[in-house]
Formats: sequence, structure tokens, C-alpha cells
Amino acid sequence: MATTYIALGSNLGDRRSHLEHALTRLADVGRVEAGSPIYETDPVGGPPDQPAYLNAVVRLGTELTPDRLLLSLQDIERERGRTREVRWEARTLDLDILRYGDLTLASDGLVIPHPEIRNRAFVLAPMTDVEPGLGDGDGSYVQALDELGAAGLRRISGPVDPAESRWMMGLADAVELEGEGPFHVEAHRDWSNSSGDAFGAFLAACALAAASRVHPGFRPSDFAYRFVHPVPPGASLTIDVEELRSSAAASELRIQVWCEGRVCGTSAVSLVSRPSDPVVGPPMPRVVGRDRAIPAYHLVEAAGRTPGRSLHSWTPLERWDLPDLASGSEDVLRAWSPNVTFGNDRPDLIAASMLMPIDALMWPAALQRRGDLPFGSPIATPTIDLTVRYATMVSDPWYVAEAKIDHEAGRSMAGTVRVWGSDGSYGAVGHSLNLVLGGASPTDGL
Ligand code: A4P
Ligand code: MG
Repeated sequence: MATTYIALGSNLGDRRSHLEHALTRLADVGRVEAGSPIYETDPVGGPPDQPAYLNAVVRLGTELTPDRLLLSLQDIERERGRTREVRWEARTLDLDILRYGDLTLASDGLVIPHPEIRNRAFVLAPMTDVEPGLGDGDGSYVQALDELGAAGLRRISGPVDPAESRWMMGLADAVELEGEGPFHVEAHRDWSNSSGDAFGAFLAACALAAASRVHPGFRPSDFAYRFVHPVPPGASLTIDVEELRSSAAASELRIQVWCEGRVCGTSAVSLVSRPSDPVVGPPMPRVVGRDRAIPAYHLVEAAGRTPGRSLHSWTPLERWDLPDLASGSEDVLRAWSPNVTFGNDRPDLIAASMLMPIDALMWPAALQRRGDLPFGSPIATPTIDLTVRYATMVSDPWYVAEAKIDHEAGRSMAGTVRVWGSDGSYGAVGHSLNLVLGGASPTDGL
């Protein structure tokens, strides 16, 4: 079985359905192992005034030879009415072989690796989402992407759920709120799981999205969240916002997230009309390169747990890097968190990018070190208390987050999370207090 990377592109007709068709059909051609989120991208080259593209990359395991694979891809293109008149003209569906194992090939009809990989951010970004460690003789693709820049790319979905050959919902879409409140949102299955992994981030993002709807021009300066009860996937949430104080410069809100007749989370948000004053924090820690990052769910699996769907959905959005945890010498987790806010400066997503290390990684890290909780036993976190102080959160391609376990005793664990921008500026500090139940079914005793 060869591991291949296939680029998907469309800028004509119902672009999303062309990509979805391709994903379904790729599952007939081989095994879809992973897939990037969908990006909307500015057209590169070709005739002027072309519509924007949708692009994605899929990792496909296949038994087909390169020539047969190309023929199969061209069949799929034709099923979507692909015609070829002018080079780089608008197209319903374009499927290119980027890599085929370690094969190098240059024949008349087929060049592998695809010669343009390094010149195209619309290929490099989704490709390194799927596999941050990829590169060639000229260096890593992550570095090539850093040099090229990611202007003109916008993420519009979550990554592929390989079990179902579909694109998962991105956090921004999952918490899209309508109207003026109370707000209603479905606990989307892509962002829910019984142990709460990334779900605290989802609820926090709901609260922050509600706050930003009430005061669109304002940004959060202080944020506190208490995750009180687990929420079943698919449940209907109602989000109430009460304004406690307001002026032209600032507002204070209390937010309650209701589920099935009871409050599952409460939040307090302070908003300001202009960015808060810079906070002087510690310098950004040394981190290893993104190309050596470890997906978050690998860590959870290593701790003997089954990662929930929402944790998978985070993984390709984030490139986790945990040098200190790996060595076991320090109670510190460090994570690259690039692109969570990519093309988008919504503070709810920025906050979610900070919640992740706490929510998803701190508990398994503690588990790994605590002999009293055996590997493989389910854990649940019935409460999470999180307070965040924002400094200057700017729109930035990526952030570095650091989560440090300050204290753990019995079933509770307290920690600090800090966030830096890629320029080294200090972004935010959060404190979290979690109650961890181990060895019980996630909903036992709640
Ligand atoms: N071919 C050679 N090597 C390969 C390979 N590794 N994979 C041959 C697939 N095909 C390969 O391709 C022309 C010929 O390339 C094929 O007959 C095949 O035998 P095509 O798909 O018929 O024509 P094309 O796509 O117009 O040309 P090309 O050179 O493949 O263009 P690209 O590289 O696909 O670029 N901007 C954005 N934002 N997003 C895009 O997806 N795509 C293009 C097209 C331009 N601008 C874009 C995007
Ligand atoms: Mg092509």
C-alpha cells in the first residue's frame, strides 16, 4: 500500500459538492486516512477574474500504481464535468497527485512529486495540516509555507473525519449564532464528547460568540468560564446574555448556557471597545519546530484513552509540540496553536485556542504521571473553572500556548496557561481549576 497525497481543487459551479464527491469517490480508490480542512483561496495564475477556489489535501493509502491512480482521478474529474480547454482555466474539479510514497517520477503524463508544491500556499497549508512533518530534499513544507506566507487562504471547514469520509464542522461554524438573543445552538456532534475533551472550548466559544454579538465592536479583556454539566451530543443549547454594566468604552456580561432545562455552563465576560493595554509577561519559551509537532490525539491515545471526535477535529487545526511533557521532567505542556484564528480574528476562537491545552492535554498529562489512575481508564472532568486575562491578542498566523500544572491534589488540578503570538508578544494568561474523575464512566456520579 502506497501513501499518497492528493490535492483537490474547484472554482466552478457548486465547489463544495465537487469536493465532497471527490472525497467519497477517493474512498473507492483507496483508504482515506486523513484530510485537511477546506480552504477558500485566491486564484493563482490562469485567466483574469477567475472565481475563488476551494482547496484541500487528502492522504490516501492505495494499491494502485501511479498511472492507474492518475486515470482514476481523471475519471472522478470527468464525473463532475471537468473539461480541459485552457491551462489553469476555471475548473469544476482538479485532482493532482502531490506525492506517491517516496517515488520520484517524470514521464510525459505524470510528474511526482508534483513540481509546484513548494510554490503554492494553497497546497502547502492543507498538506501540512494533514502531516506537519512532510518535506523534501529542499527542507520542510512547513518552512516553505512560512516563507511563502498564507495570505489569501481562509479555512472554511473542520478536517476530514476519515471514518465517514466527510468534512467536520469547524468551530467558527459550529458556534455561529443568529438573532439578538437568547441564542440557540446545537451541540454539534463534531464538538461534543462525553469526557469533555475539547467541549469546554466549544462552550466557551459559544459564550464568547454570544458576547461579541451583543457588542460587535468590543473585544474581551477578561473572561471566566465554569463548565458545570456535561452536554449530550446533539442537545439544544440556549444561551442567555445579561448585561450588568455598560458604557461607551466597556461592558460586563453574564452568560448562561442552558441544556435540557439546566445550566451547563456559566460565564462572565468583560468587554472593551479598544484593545487592552499591553501586559508584560514572561518571554516566549523555546519551542521546537512545527514540523516535529505531535497531533493532540496521539498524546491522548498514548495515555491510554480513546480520543473523542472533537479532539480529532482539533488536531489538524493545531500542531502540538510537547517537548517538556515528552521528557517527563517538567509539569509543562507547550503547544503550537497556529491557524486557529487563521483568516479570522474572532476572539472566541482565540480563547478556544488557549483552552485546548488545558482541556485536552493537561488531564492526560497528569494521568500519565499519576500512578493512582491506571492507563486506559476513562476520566471525566465534571467541572472546569477557567479565568482568562487578555493582553494584546492580535490576528496572527499562529500562537504558542503553554499549560503548566501548578497544583494537583486528590481529584482536583490547577494550572496556568499562557499564550504568545508568533512575534513573541505576550497574549493572555489563564488559570484553570479542574475536577478530574478517574476510573469511572464519564457520567458516573455527576
Ligand atoms: N500531470 C503531470 N503530473 C501530474 C500529477 N502529479 N498529478 C499531467 C496530476 N496530473 C499530472 O493537468 C495537465 C496534465 O498534467 C494532466 O493531463 C496530467 O497528465 P490538468 O489537470 O489537465 O490541467 P491543469 O490542472 O490546468 O494543469 P496543471 O498544471 O495540473 O495545473 P495545476 O497545477 O493543477 O494548477 N489557484 C488556486 N487558488 N487553487 C488551485 O487549485 N489550481 C490551478 C491549476 C491554478 N491556480 C489555482 C489552483
Ligand atoms: Mg491538474
